[in-house]
Amino acid sequence: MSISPDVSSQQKRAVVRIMKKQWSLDKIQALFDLPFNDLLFKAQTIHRENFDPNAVQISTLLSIKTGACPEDCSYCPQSVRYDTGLEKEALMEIQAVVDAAKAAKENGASRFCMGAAWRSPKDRDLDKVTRMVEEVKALGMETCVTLGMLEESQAKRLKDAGLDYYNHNIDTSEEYYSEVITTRSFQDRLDTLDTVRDAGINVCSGGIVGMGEEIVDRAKMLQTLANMEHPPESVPINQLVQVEGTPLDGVESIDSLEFIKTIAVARILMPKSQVRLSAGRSEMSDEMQAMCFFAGANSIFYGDQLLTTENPSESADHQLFKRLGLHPATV
Ligand code: SAM
Ligand code: DTB
Ligand code: SF4
Repeated sequence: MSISPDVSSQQKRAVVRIMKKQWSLDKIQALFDLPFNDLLFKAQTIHRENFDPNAVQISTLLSIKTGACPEDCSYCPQSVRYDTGLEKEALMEIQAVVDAAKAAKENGASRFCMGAAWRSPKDRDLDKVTRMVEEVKALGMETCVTLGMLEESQAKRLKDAGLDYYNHNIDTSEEYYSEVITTRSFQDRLDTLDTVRDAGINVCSGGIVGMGEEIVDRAKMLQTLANMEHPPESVPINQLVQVEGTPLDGVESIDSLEFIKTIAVARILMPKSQVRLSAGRSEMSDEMQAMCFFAGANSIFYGDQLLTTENPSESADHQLFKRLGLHPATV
């Protein structure tokens, strides 16, 4: 069946959603209910059908504008509303960003992700960010930015600069979302993701687990991602990094096995997406990370800092890759 070209992209998306296989919540919950070994076997089988099981994509993060964000995301050390002791920093100079990207490339990263603590970028900011994208791309790296909500014209400018991926997380289920963030809605997030997709940029979208949500919230978050017309090419699963001063500091930590199960369900629901074992690795043992890779995670953030918090050292990751016989994925 073909869809008439004169319908709007929103209508088109609605039709495709109806035609596309949709994951029901019951089916997803049934995956979470499987015995652990059955779930991991299923996830690993699907993983092998779609990817080299021993290849892991390597991305390096850089915070290009730090802190003083007007939003109230309860997990985030960069919100101006919480006293986390973080020093704010203005938008970085282009050369300093390019130098950091070069170093990341020399250390083996294939993608460079630039993050800014903005609700949304100003057009003036984008003059600089598009130059960063062009210059990092010219180094032969994949580029990714995460800048908050985007307008159509801004997405187009980023696409024209050669941007490969835009990261914008839905963070959690629609229901739990308002417990975590009040300054922008779940629908705002989905609208930005549609804008990014319509501009022809690859979508990177996932969420955070361990924020006090229920298993059903994790199931619903993954359902929203998997049922998109095109599921995101990249799905970061972050374990909450608890930061003193943020409202979520002190929340009960997620059980390690439940985290691994979330990765496995993401792999099964989105067989062709890169599932990234994202924030939280500093708090994980090598054995837990190994289980996450077995469950289908095939991407990491590499480098001793995430945006503002700690990540495992490069040498720790070298040793981990060696012990597990993993190798960096080639672009
Ligand atoms: N300001 C932009 C935005 O929120 O879209 C981009 C940067 S923001 C820091 C990117 C993502 O980092 C958030 O959506 C959230 O999923 C993740 N993040 C932030 N703080 C975190 C934390 N403490 N633990 C885990 N993930 C976190
Ligand atoms: C994503 O999903 N995780 C990264 C990246 N996208 C931008 C950010 C993690 C941030 C963790 C807290 C910090 O370092 O500030
Ligand atoms: Fe701002 Fe992004 Fe942090 Fe939310 S997650 S407070 S939007 S930097």
